[in-house]
Amino acid sequence: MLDGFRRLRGSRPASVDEVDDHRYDEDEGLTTRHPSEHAAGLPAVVSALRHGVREMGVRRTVKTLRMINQDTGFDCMGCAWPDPAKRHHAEFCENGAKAVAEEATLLRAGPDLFAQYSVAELAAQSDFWLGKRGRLTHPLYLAPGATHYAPISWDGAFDLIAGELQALDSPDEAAFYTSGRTSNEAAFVYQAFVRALGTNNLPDCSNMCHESSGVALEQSIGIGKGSVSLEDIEAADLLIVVGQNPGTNHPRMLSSLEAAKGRGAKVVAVNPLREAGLTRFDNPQKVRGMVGAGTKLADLHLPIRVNGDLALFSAVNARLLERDAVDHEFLSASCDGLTAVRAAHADLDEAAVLAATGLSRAAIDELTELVVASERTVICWAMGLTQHRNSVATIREVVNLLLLRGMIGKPGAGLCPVRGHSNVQGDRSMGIYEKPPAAFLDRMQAALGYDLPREHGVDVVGAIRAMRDGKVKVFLGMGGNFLSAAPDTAATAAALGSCRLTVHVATKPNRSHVTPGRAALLLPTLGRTERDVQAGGEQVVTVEDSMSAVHASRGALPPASDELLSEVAIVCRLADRVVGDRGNVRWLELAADYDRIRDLIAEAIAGFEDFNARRDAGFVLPHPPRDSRSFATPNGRAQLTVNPLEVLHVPAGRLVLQTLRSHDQYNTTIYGLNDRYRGVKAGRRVVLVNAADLAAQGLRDGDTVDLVGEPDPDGTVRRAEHFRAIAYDTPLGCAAAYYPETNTLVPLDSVALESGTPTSKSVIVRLEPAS
Ligand SMILES: Nc1nc2c(c(=O)[nH]1)N[C@H]1C(S)=C(S)[C@@H](COP(=O)(O)OP(=O)(O)OC[C@H]3O[C@@H](n4cnc5c(=O)[nH]c(N)nc54)[C@H](O)[C@@H]3O)O[C@H]1N2
Ligand SMILES: Nc1nc2c(c(=O)[nH]1)N[C@H]1C(S)=C(S)[C@@H](COP(=O)(O)OP(=O)(O)OC[C@H]3O[C@@H](n4cnc5c(=O)[nH]c(N)nc54)[C@H](O)[C@@H]3O)O[C@H]1N2
Ligand SMILES: [Mo]
Repeated sequence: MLDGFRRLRGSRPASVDEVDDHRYDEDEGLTTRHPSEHAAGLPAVVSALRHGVREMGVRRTVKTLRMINQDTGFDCMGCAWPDPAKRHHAEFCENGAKAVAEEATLLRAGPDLFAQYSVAELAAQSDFWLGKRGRLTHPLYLAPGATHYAPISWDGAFDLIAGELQALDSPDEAAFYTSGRTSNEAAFVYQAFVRALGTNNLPDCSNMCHESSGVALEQSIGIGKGSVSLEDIEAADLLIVVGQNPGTNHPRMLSSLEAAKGRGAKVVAVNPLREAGLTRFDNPQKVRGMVGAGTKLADLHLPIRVNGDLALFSAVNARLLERDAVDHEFLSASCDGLTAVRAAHADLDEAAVLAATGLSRAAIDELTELVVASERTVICWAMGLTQHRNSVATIREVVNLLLLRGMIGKPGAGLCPVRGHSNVQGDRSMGIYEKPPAAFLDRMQAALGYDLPREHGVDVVGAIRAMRDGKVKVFLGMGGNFLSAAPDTAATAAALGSCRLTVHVATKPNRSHVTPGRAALLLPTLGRTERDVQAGGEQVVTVEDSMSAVHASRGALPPASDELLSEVAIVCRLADRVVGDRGNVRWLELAADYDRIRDLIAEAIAGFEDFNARRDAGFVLPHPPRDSRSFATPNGRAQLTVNPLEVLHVPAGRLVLQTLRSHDQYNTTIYGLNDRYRGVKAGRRVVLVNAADLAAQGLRDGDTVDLVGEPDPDGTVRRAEHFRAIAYDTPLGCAAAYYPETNTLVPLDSVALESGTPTSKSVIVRLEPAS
């Protein structure tokens, strides 16, 4: 892939002017064409390198991209897909390269930017523009009543935070958010600090992401993590990819699917959209992928209606039971609940299934045949399954399928929730969780040597409600973009605005930073690409991928500014100021040498024994169902569950809107305005609608519309204005538009049962011609 650099020789390094050549205003130049059937290939290489060179220049691009995911380099922050044991020279993908370029950019958002623009002026800019200002360089303070952020010393910043925290009536009046890029070491000291303060208010991005998977898996198999390794993916003979767009969001997964196909595996895509990455993959690491026709990936695409998955998996399971195509030996040895499930599925309403899925009986039969013929089945899923009201039930039904077939804890088979943020799973392992189990806290408490709070804290939606109601007054975000990632943008902005103090530890400016509380702090931090030198020398951090493998990550670039502190240093210096040394914890010693943090982790968290000795080689955390078909549920058996068919009710004239990612964004960070595979160019305010739905509403392809939500009981109506309606291959009644522009339409109180995840993939809207 690095050969592609030759094409770009002569490109100039980045400058603000060059990046300003971009148009930040959407709509005007927007064009659309037929969606692509191919993912990756040469266009991906060129796009990745262009982006890198624009942000960092040629030399730095070569140097940086060479270190991604190598044994001695840093872990790519693009996604949580694992690294193969045998690495390529270029073990990354187009979108990983873009994620790295975003961080390693030479552009700087220094104090001059914040002197030039008031917070109100910054807030009027697009997310794209804000992110393209570059890396934050200095701690900044927005004083009560001030219009501009101004530089402040680190000590000054820590004093301000300490003052506000100490003035609270209860530690539960503060909330501490985490996004999923935070290293294990930073996450561990962060939760240790927050719990020393006396609260479990640790909402995280998981609450909006895979929480539904964690809850369903915990109930069914006793552990909230996936049960497969990379080898299992490649050894499977059937891979069902549900509600996931790997061509954009986990491109390296396509190499594993390609390897599995090479051994004769079948791939099924269950997705309302015909996503390019699932139809054909042109592997940029192989000559065939660069110039040939690539590999056809999906053998079967089921264009399911949005939120039809509970019905689909119930229907397949009903067929398996009816045909008795189940693993009796495994079921009787290891599972509970078969009788109840059998009874419930015998009564399944097939007409309701066909209506909910929008699929034909023949299509469901075809999937069932593939399942019955398979000896090694893996089911992968992501946000298409987790962000609906019935998500937990849906994922339990997915588990039912694999349990019925005995497809867990054997090679080439199992459950694969594909995580998003590169260390979101590790952060949870470290205790970033508002509802930690008692046993976890007991062991943590013994290791830390001080008492930990036991009362559950708030999750993301709970934190927004608590801020709105005046119960949380101080908000601290460890990375992320709480405002733009959370649902109901107006309600979330008002909630943050009502805080006494909002604090963000961040690498680059984003909308949360310009939606301040009465006062606000913006604390710049090192990214994963950068060298982290502390009193005890150069430091290494660790992360855990989507398949429970823990490994080290070392930055190599010089920090974006001399003023940056690492996340660990920020937490430890703040903790030293606010709670002081406690029990076995000496904050400043931990910050000086992260090995000392790992010593504590080794004592505090099961599976991390001998952490420092094993950190460089890496290790895989224990997973009882995967390792030994044992289940840490209350009765020690895997649970088959009855999940009554709940069908989303869509009133006449309305559509179900799913809010998803374009090919040119990382969550709320916008890399560019194109969505290459879906044929959208130079704009993001688009809504993809079935041509028949457009016609039924008297609209035409290309019309400009407003998206209007259903009124709340109090009459509040949420709107997102000025979207180009595009006729697109999506099931009848189902529309799609990009996040975060459409978060304003997701009602705060519309969350998944049991997991509390906002229902970002099933928003009821109508289209109104724009005025
Ligand atoms: N480049 C890049 N990589 C990323 C990210 C990024 O923004 N950019 N984000 C990271 C993060 S945090 C995450 S969580 C992951 C997200 O990875 P994905 O889950 O792939 O992300 P989405 O774009 O939300 O795509 C959801 C997919 O589910 C489908 N879908 C929607 N509703 C339904 C439904 O009801 N049923 C079914 N069966 N399918 C449905 C959509 O058509 C779409 O293909 O990616 C991670 N990696
Ligand atoms: N409507 C809708 N809403 C969604 C989703 C959806 O599909 N639809 N998806 C949800 C999902 S899956 C997720 S995970 C959340 C994502 O929610 P978040 O994780 O909160 O959002 P990000 O956009 O990933 O955060 C980007 C910011 O992180 C900061 N950052 C980047 N790297 C670092 C670092 O190394 N350290 C620190 N301290 N800061 C850093 C930068 O300042 C950047 O602006 O959004 C959720 N919201
Ligand atoms: Mo996510």
